[in-house]
Parts: sequence; C-alpha cells; structure tokens
Amino acid sequence: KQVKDFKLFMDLGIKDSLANALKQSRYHAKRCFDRFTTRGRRLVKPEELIYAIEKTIDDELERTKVLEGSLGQILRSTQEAVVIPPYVVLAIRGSPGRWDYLKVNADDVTVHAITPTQYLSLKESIYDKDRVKSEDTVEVDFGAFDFCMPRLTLPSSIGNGFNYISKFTTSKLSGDLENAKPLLDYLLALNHRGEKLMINETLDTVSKLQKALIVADVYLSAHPKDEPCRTFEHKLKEWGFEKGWGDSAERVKETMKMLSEILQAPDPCNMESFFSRLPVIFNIVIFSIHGYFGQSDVLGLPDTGGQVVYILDQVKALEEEILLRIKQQGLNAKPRILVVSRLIPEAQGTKCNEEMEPILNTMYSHILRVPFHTSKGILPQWVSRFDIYPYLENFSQDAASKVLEVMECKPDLILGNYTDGNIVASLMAKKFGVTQGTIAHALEKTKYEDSDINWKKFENKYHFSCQFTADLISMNAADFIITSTYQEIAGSNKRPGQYETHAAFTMPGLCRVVSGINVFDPKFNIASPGAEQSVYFPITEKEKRLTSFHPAIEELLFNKEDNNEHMGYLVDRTKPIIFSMARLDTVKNITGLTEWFGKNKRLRSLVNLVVVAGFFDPSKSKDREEMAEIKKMHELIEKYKLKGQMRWIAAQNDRTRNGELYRCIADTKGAFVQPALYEAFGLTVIEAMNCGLPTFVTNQGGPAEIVVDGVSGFHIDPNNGDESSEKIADFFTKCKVDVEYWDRLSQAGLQRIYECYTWKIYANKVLNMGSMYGFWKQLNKENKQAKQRYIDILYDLQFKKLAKNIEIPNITTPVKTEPT
Ligand code: UDP
Ligand code: LCN
Repeated sequence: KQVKDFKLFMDLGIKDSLANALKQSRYHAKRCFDRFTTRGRRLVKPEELIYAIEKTIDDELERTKVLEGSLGQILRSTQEAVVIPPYVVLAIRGSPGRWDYLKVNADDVTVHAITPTQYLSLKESIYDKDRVKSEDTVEVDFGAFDFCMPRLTLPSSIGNGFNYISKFTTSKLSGDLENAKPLLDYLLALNHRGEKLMINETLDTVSKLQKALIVADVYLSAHPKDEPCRTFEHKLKEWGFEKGWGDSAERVKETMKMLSEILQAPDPCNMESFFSRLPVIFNIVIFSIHGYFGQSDVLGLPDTGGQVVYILDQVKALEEEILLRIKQQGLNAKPRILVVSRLIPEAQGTKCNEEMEPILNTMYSHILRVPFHTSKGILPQWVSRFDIYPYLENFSQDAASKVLEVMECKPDLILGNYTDGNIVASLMAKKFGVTQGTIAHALEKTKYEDSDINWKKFENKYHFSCQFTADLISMNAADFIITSTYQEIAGSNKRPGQYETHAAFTMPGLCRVVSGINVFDPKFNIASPGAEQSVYFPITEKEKRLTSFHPAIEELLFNKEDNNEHMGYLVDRTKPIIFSMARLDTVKNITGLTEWFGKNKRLRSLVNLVVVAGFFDPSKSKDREEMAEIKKMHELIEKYKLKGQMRWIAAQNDRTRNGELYRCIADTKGAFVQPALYEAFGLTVIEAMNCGLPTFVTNQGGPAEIVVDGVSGFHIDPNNGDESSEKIADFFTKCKVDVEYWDRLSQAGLQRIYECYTWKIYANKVLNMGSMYGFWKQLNKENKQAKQRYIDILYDLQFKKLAKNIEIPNITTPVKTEPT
C-alpha cells in the first residue's frame, strides 16, 4: 500500500496528491484542518499535525486508513505549518532537499501551491506583527545564480559532488578538441613558487599538446619503467614538458596517457585520476579562529573542543599526503601548512599568546597566531565565538599580510573552519584569487529551535543575525564544502540537514532568505574525519597499552577524596562504568545523562557513571552556558544522591592519557554514552569506538550516521531519557547473560571505523577536491564573479553593519604589539 501511495505521490506531485487525499477523506480532513484554524494564527510543529488527526477521528479503522494513506504521509513529511485562518500552509519535505509549500483552505479544503517567498512572508506575519510591508523586506536569493550551473537531482547523490564535477567537467571538455582549451590554460598556469610545472608556452595550443604527448609516449616506451625522471627530464623539456608528471618513466607515461585519453575523448574516470596527480597544492592556509587553538592544555576550555583535535590531525594527514604526492610527481618541493588562529594575550597558561608554534609530528606545518586588533588596542582576553564578529575584518587583513610574510607566496588552497574561520577564509580567498573550501563542524542554526524566526530573542546572547549571514556568505563563496556526514548536508528522511535548513528561512525584520543554499549543489562533499590511531587504539592491542598512566587513571577514577579534578566516588568497583566526555555546553547534555542515571534505579544497580566535563566552580567560568550547567550538575548530584555511584571529573586535556582512559573504561566492560541534544559529528564517538568501547549515541545528528543502531553501537533519544536509560540498562543486563555480547559489539564498532573513518581516506579526498574544484572554478569564471559581486553587497551592506552592533569591551591592560 505504501509503495502504491508513494508511486501516486511521484506521479501526481505533492500538490495533486494532497488535493486527492483531501477529497477522498473530505469529512475528516475538514474537521482536522478546522481544529488547527480554531486556535488562531500560529506556527504548528509536525507532532501537532499528526496528533490532530488522531484526535479528530474516533473510529480506529478509519483513523488508521487516513494515517496510513496519502494524507497521513504528507502530514508526516510536513516540517511545520503556518496557520492564518482560514488557511493552513504546509511546508512539506517530500525527500531530503525537496520542499513544497502548499496552502490549504480549511473552509473548502482546496489546495494551492505557493512560492518560498510567499510562505516565508506568511510566517513572518505571525512573528512580526508591526513589520513593514512584506515587499519591503530584504530578500536574499542565491538561487538566482543557479540557472546556468548543473545541479544534482537524486537525494542519494548529495554529498558526492566531486564525482559529479568530474562528469560535468568531462562533458564541458567533450566534442571539439578546442573545448579542451581551458584545460590547456589551467596546465600552463601551474607553477611552484614561480617555477613552471607540467607544460610551458611551447605547447600553447591543444593540438600541439596532443601531438607532443604522442611523441613523448613513443620516447618513454623505450625507457625502463623504473628509470628516474631526472634522466629524461631535459628531453621532455625540449618538447614543452616541465616537471611534475611523475618520478619514474612508468609514472610519467601513465599520467601522459591519462591526458591523451582526456583529449581524445574525455571520461570522468581519467579526469579524476589525472587531477589527483596534478601538482596543484603545496601551500595551505587553514583558519580556526575562536577558542584556544593549541596543542596542549586547551581541550575542554570554553569553545575549544573537537575542532582543534580535527585540525591538528587533519594537518598531519594532509602534510603526509602532500609529501607522498610531491615524491610521486618527481618534485622536491617543500609544502607549507599554516593554521591561522587568534593570538590571545591572556592565554590562561596555554601557548595561545605565542605567534608561531611548530605542529607536532609534522615537518612543515605551523600554528600562526594573529591578535584581534581593535580601535581600542589589542584585545587581551578570550572572547566567546558568539561575540567574535566585530574583530574579523581587521583579523583577515592582518592575517593576509602575515601569511604572505611567512609563506613568501600566496597559498594554493584556503580552508575555513566554523563560521568565523569560514568568513575570513572567504575574504582571503577573494583577495588572493585562491580556491576555498569550508568546513562547518557545526552550523549553529540547527542547534537552537526556531533560532531564525526568533532571532531577536536570541540576539543579545548569540548574535545569530551575524552568524547566519556570515554562514550564508561563506557557503556561497566556497568552491567546495567538506562535511563529516550526509546528515550535515541533507539530514535524514525525517529531519532536515544543517545546510538544508539554510535553503529558505526568514529572520523577520532583518532579511528573508528565499534561496540560501541548494543541497543539490555539487560543491558538497562528505569527507569524514578519523581519530588518531596511535592514540586511540583498541584494548585488544595489549602490548601497546600505556600502563604508565594507570596509577594516575586509577586516582582519577577511584580516589575517594574530592579535589579540583574530581568529585563523587564509586563504592562498587566491580560494576562496569558508563562514561561520557564533553565540553559542559547545554547542547552536550551531560546534565541530561546525569539525570537519566539518577532516575533509573535499574541502571544504577547495574553500572557506575563517570563523566569528564568542565569544572566545578561556576564563578570561575566566563562562559554563560557553562556556568549554568555547572550549577545544574551540583543540583542533580544532590537531588539524586549520586555520590557513591557517580564520579564527576573536570575537563581532561591530555589526549594520550584520555586514549588510555577510554581503554580503562573498556576494561570494566563499560560503554561510552554520547547524550547530546544535537551533535554535528561527535569525535568522542569515534575515539571510543577506536578503543573498542561499545557506544550509545544520540540519534540527533552525526553520531546516528557513524553508528549503525544495534550493529556497531546503539542510538538513544536525548529527548526521551527514560527510554534511553532503559536501553542502556538492557544492554548491561544482556551482557550478564551472554558473556560474548560485549566483545561482539566492541568488534563491530571497530570494523565500522576501519571501513569509513580514517584520516588517510580524508586527506586523499580533500587534496583531490582542491585540484578539481580549482579547475571547475576557472571553467565557470563568469558565474563565480557574478556571485561574488552579490556576496560583496551582502557583506558590505548587511554583515558589516550587524557586526558593528556587537560591543567591543574596554581594554584595561594594554598589550604589546610585538610578536612574543
Ligand atoms: N575532549 C577532551 N577533554 C575534555 C572534553 C573533550 O580531550 O574534557 C576532547 C575529546 O576527546 C574530543 C574533543 O575534545 O577529541 C571533542 O570533540 P567532539 O567532536 O566530541 O565535540 P566538540 O567539542 O567539538 O563539540
Ligand atoms: C564540532 C562539533 O560540535 C563536533 O560535533 C565535531 O565532531 C567537531 O566539531 C569536529 O568536527
């Protein structure tokens, strides 16, 4: 029946399906829609829509029929509805990324399709009664640039942009040989610090290039495969070939063959392989601005978490991959990676007041810190990521000069991280004309319900007006977007993705975004991070265990005295431990987990709880959310009398020791719990899995994609604590009966990691993107330029004005401007 309904859906389109369904169940539909309208103008959430059907239809058989029919299906796909009697306007998400807006007249149950603009305008009228005329609202429409750019159509292709870009590029270069001219120009421009690579001006037409490739192929065939390139480079140069084709006769020949085949008849497979071999990326700038960016003593400090871990591991993986490629290209260039962050003079015992710091376990990578320079002087203190916007323009200019000074050339690729890093990356990429990739880590919009429509309510605390504008600017300016999961882009069948929520939204009184980003844009790519495997290795690798940490970990977990590092104690050491570790942000829901545990007697009888989060004295925190969470933790420990069964440990910033801590928890046959109300990706989840610890992860966000429920871990619902704590208790009950159950789960978690979540896979993908999207950008120069002009207007007229509204604190301790 469902298949039949779905087919009908597809055949008719959503509007006609709804019209049909309303006609067929006219009596019930009318009662149901009347129920909405009698309560007046408002925004209705999806749960209420289904509840209305359940309440209006008394007869069970009839109710099931409607709920399982097209009407039920459409209402289940509805994300929200605007009620303006006699109309109920549904925002329907038929599948990931596909939205329809339908206006139902409750009086006669007729349906009309409306545009996103009309829908958003109706929504605004509910929230902003004194608004200016709807027509006077500023509209942002990035879709206006879409007309000449290819878009994907299948939800299953979302996030796989790289593969489609190679196909689209193939078709652009196909046909006449002269269509390959842009590729020739691209190759002619390749160089490393001014030294030409691949080809020179001798090969200034495609047909000359094609002929020279044939000559070179014949020449190379006479050479042993492993002959080093230096022995024949001079000969190739005579024909117009420069360095970069490969380190041996065989590799040079292969690369040339790929190009010859592309020129003969382009195909995506050769295109991808050829671009992955091109010497394009040697120097990378990575922006990560907010928080404390450092290599020790920073994790767990406010605004300082997974992003730092991600970038440090990412740099190491990228450097290794670039070095490998340089070798294979037959070059002896030195790469350079700079992570540009903020210099914080009041560094709280970290190294964040130092300008340059070499990155451990790398040869050519550094952290470069640039201070926030304001009209009042240099800002000495940490500043929340929500208040960071007024400093970014100066920062980007100062950073650009510093990068040129340190790198002695422009970077080949710029990567941004999070809203602040991404907008600065966009400004710098525009200035230098360089390829840009963005990484969100988390888009804040999804974390707070109705943060767009209620932006005014949140403004003082979070400055979402700046944040969402900045996010829109950078996601549109970027040449490619890296995400950790599919859900980050387009969510799941039930829930929209983080990027998807930027497709159409409104901030009444500020602007109406009728087309913010299209998740079918082939710029989206999933490249999931890994966890450093030398730190997070499984408990089964006994000989590698870091036993020197065991006395300290024993102290941390079991010492009975409260101190600055731990409070609470565990009476029964024989019980398994359920463990969690996160920053003490509201959204991480460590207090939620504590409460579930407190309330569930069965769980308390089966296991102990250990959490690593924040610290214990709220007066010492500068972070608004952290202060409130600290207080709440103390209240819960009292309320549920948790001492004896729960241990609260302050933030732990020694990564290597934390790796051993996960394994010590695994020794107790325990589990890791990630209870977040929403988690963008969740590095702790893959860290725990790498150590062989079974995991229970929130079903809200990335972790639900990392873990396959019931196979490589379990999903829990953070909004249903009772059900979640029961699910955890069931697991430990089952482990008592089936002694191998725990091991099976542990193994399945590891298998999942090795298949999908490693840094090697990641680095390879990102460098390929840098190369391919750089060419794509050139192929579509006009579109890129037009869009950039639109972005400039949004930046100048909107973002700058909003950023100025955020107050810059008075600077009481003047700071020296010289580098430390
Ligand atoms: N972390 C840590 N000590 C703490 C809290 C967190 O070392 O007290 C580390 C944790 O191991 C992980 C990162 O910080 O590597 C947190 O990343 P995640 O993606 O889980 O969350 P985020 O903080 O980025 O939102
Ligand atoms: C930020 C987050 O909130 C986490 O979900 C991610 O794992 C982390 O960044 C690294 O991407």
